[in-house]
Amino acid sequence: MSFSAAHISKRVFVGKLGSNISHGSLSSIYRLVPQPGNNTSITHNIFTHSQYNDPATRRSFLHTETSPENKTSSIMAAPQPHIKLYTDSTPNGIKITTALEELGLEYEVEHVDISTLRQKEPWYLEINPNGRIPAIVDTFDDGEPIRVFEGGSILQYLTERYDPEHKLSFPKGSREYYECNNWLFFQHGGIGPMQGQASHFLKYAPVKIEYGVKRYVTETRRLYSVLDTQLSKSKSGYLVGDHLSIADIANLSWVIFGEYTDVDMNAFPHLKEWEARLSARPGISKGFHIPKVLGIKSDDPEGAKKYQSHHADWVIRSQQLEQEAFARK
Ligand SMILES: N[C@@H](CCC(=O)N[C@@H](CS)C(=O)NCC(=O)O)C(=O)O
Repeated sequence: MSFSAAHISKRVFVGKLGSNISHGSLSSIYRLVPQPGNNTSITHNIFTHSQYNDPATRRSFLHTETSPENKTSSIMAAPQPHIKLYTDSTPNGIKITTALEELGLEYEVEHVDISTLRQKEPWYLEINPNGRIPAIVDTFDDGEPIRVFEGGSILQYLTERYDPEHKLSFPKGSREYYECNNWLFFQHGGIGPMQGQASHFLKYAPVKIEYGVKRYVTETRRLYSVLDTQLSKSKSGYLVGDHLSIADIANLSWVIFGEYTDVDMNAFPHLKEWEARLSARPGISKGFHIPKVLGIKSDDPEGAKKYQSHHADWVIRSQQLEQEAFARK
């Protein structure tokens, strides 16, 4: 049985959309339909959550006949990615857009503007109970939606499912696979939270607390020196192995905010060169500006100021809201 793009047809259910359509995720079913002359067409149907979860609607599609041959011999194929990304233009957000762009995967973007606290709304908490971006919803092997949240978990999900050529990953069980995990978790447990706090005390806290600023900015610089040393020993110019990987992508998404958090990048020449080289890649530079343009570089002081004032306000409101909700529990 052969497959050809010419035979892929797409049907989208648009009738009777649930009220959650603007943020509801979609599910896909791919059905292979043998055609006369040894060709096969793929019918791709997209459902809203509510339609997919309605057994009658789902059943009626599965039994729809698109060709006479279909009567006897339709087969289910493995689902293809149908990724919906919920994100904003922040370090954790661009980690995923840059990875998706480098992998060359198709995805739909839902801009969750965190300054409006959309990330705390009940529909979004169904996707990420922690009320943070990024998160994705995809169609899983069983045809049902699957949610994935936490940047590192998303990066591992994307590469484990959709990177068989190891563009951004390494074969499972190899030395590089585990080394890649080391740097991924280094970002998740180190650079992310520490630099996040550095930004908070430096840029957003309503009172200036020198101790907090010093503690987190110094720790961020120390973590950058760990990356710099790793790169100084790397023959390939990447954190792991001989090519770009999710280890680089995860850390880069924070390192580009280095100057914003008072890190003098001249102190870290290997990291600075790595940052410039990786940032110039078409996939990465495109991903930096999805869903909107980032203006945080030192050569754009106005952009950095705008970024700071945009984020200062909601950070405090968000903190208050979450703490009040927690206190009511
Ligand atoms: N550990 C999470 C952190 C996610 C996170 O903190 N995201 C920030 C944006 S960079 C956010 O959504 N903030 C919104 C809020 O605090 O309400 C990850 O790596 O994905």
